Amino acid sequence: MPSSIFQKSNPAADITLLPKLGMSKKEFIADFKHYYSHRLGRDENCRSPHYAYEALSMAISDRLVERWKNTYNACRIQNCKTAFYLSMEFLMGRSLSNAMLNLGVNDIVSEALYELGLDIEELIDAEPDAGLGNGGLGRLAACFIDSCATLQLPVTGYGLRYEYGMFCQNIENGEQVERPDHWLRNGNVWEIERPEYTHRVKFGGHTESHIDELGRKRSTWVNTQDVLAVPYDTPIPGYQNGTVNTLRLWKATATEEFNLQEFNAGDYAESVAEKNTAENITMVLYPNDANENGKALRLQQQYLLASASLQDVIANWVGRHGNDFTHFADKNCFQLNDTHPSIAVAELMRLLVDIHGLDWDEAWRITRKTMAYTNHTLLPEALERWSVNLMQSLLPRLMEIIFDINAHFLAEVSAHWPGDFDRMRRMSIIEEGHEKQVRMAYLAIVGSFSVNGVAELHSKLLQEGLFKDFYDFWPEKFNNKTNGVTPRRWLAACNPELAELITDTIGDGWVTNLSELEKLKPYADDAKFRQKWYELQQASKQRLIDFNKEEHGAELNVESLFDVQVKRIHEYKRQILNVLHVIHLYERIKRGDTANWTNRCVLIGGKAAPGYVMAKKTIKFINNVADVINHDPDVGDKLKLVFLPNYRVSAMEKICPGADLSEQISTAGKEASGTGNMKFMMNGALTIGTLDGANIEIREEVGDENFFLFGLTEEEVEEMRQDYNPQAIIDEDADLQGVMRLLECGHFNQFEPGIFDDIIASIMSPHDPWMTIADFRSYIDAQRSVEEAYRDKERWTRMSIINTASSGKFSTDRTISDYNENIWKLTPVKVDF
Ligand code: T68
Repeated sequence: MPSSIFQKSNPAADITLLPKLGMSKKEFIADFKHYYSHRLGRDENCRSPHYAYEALSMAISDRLVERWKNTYNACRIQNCKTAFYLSMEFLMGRSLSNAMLNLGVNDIVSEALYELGLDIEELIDAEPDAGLGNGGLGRLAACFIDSCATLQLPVTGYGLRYEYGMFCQNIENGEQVERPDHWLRNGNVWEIERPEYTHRVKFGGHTESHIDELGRKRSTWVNTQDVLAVPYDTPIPGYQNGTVNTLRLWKATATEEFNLQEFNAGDYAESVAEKNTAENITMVLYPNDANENGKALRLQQQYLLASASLQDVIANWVGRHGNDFTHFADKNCFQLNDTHPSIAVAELMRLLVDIHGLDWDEAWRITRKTMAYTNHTLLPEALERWSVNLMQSLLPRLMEIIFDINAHFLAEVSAHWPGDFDRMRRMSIIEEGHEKQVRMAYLAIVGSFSVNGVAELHSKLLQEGLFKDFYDFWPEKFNNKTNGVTPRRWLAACNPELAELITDTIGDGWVTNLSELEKLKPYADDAKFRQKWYELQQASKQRLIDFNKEEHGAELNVESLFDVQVKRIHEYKRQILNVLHVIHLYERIKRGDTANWTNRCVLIGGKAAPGYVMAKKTIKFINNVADVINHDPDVGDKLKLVFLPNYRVSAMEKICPGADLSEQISTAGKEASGTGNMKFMMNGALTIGTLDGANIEIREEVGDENFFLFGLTEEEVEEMRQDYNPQAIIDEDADLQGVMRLLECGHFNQFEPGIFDDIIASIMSPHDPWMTIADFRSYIDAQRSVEEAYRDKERWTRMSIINTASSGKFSTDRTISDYNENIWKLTPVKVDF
């Protein structure tokens, strides 16, 4: 059997040697016209920008495909070690402008489109966001694979191809209303389906044990209901370096024989319904960003991802090395993005032991040398636990393996701490109780050689608190990898005017070596440079005003401080504290306390998990307060409050260049890292923030004098918790009394009595975990310093420049280099281009 349908003996059949695709304007125009009129069948009468967007994207993606094959071949020839980033979420946003930037064709394409009479911005905006993530964790995965490609590291992303991504948020009567996000409705020109790499994933059934020919006890998993995982690949271009890596997303489909059985039984409709059951697995992204879920469908999603991805890697290995796994761990590494894919630990054991016949010990050695786990949260409510019963019925063989892993592990613990039964109970992967649970974080730690947090404070708290027992046992496993963001999307592409000024001033090395931004520091003292910087910031603010007006109609004045908080709505992130400050400002205006006033527009945006009642109330609260303030003639331009609906990646690309002030105000110890804080800083916004997550490192980089710090430290929070008394704090603070009076008298809900009682009760409670009242005073004082600084335009602009200039550490190129040096140990692969 030939390995290819093309006969090697016939030279004419060699279709892999496509000529290099040209990059000239003429070639682009020809390709664009070809796709637009022949492939898509549109002409100049078409009114929708969608088809022009598609034609342009096809022309661009053509130029990626050859580089993609070259990258793949270069890695294969060099037989290099590869890392696989396993993530339930890849929050990619749009692809077109990123691909153009990374191919280096921005200018040519702009000119070509101009000649064709098309508006490039309109085409870029016609692309739907690939919103396959909730927030920071999913966006981090997207920034990571961008940096891996730019650093030419052989890294493949594995995830799920949800038919429906993160829901679209409408605001009706001030409340969040969710609409499904059918992002694939008009197809997706960036992906390629690869049914030839389909894998079969088992569910249900039961296990049977037997003794193999070597006398070893073996399990087989039988009577299963199988689902097929079909891969869709998206090219991930590096920055102008010829490398194109792969993001492989799995779609669940029904097996054919499954349908056939039903069909033969004469039940056609049933068989089609079964197909739907299979396809449901990848139908929708779960919209909870910080809560365990417990739903069977979510576990099916996690297992589909883990199993299909591992089978894919192993099939590739076996294709080259047969059943010899001796060097598997030297050539492969799996990074688990939180515990969501951590069933991979047990699945790798199953594949190695049950399918490939390895001994348990050998398989365990391999597993523990290939798996690495990243934790993204300390919040107890977000820690995943799966009921043993559910796992037994859905994944019976995996449950057996987890019990075996746990037994081996507890034997290790007991050898180290003989007789310490309390420790064994604490560390067990299985939590005892009225319903037994599998602690997925413990499975991930036990099965990995590396465990990391995402900012220094967070990693320290993991070691001292949440995972202390494990740290005592295996201190060498634990490490920190402070998050970052990709400077291509989050500066070069989203703020091209500022990027151009930077490049004109210090050269373009910063795009791939962000620490070069340091060179901007001396220019902070250059009045001419400051003036240019200021003008560009004002222009970005004006664009944000226009975007906001287009999307939801509010009028904002560019001559005010743009104060922005965009992120998921969550109590620990304390959007409510922000609103308390706004109410305080409003109350000052009403009192006439407006000497030395600084006009301010407060913009808040973010989605609430659909089942998170307090978060949804917070949205209503923001909108009601906004409604009162924005319509009060005494207030005018002095103060505006705007809720930005449907916050998403493409919105942030317009928002972060236009912010003056970045609100990073979580309760200390609760935000693992934050990454929005880095995007704002990179674009020249100043931060008002607590000593939490990566804020601490941002402040270290930028200097205390260029950061507005407030609030209790993590230790102080924990100490104050013992006898926290919000009422006593209110009694001492006239400003806080003013705010509470307005809230309690229902000033912002005059026709909706009582709707904010829960919010008032939660901040007034001595058990408020987020300690909002405790930080009010220092937050208000820090905001006063913000105003003072903002009134001095030269000082503010200097601080803004210093912020951008100090943001070098927060490039994912740095983060990924750290992952690679300490965990993955991959060699970069050069690609001809
Ligand atoms: C975020 N976590 C952290 N989780 O909150 C943030 N969770 O501090 C950090 O910067 C970021 O991760 C990147 O490290 C999340 O975004 C989720 O989205 C999530 C999704 C499903 C289930 C649980």
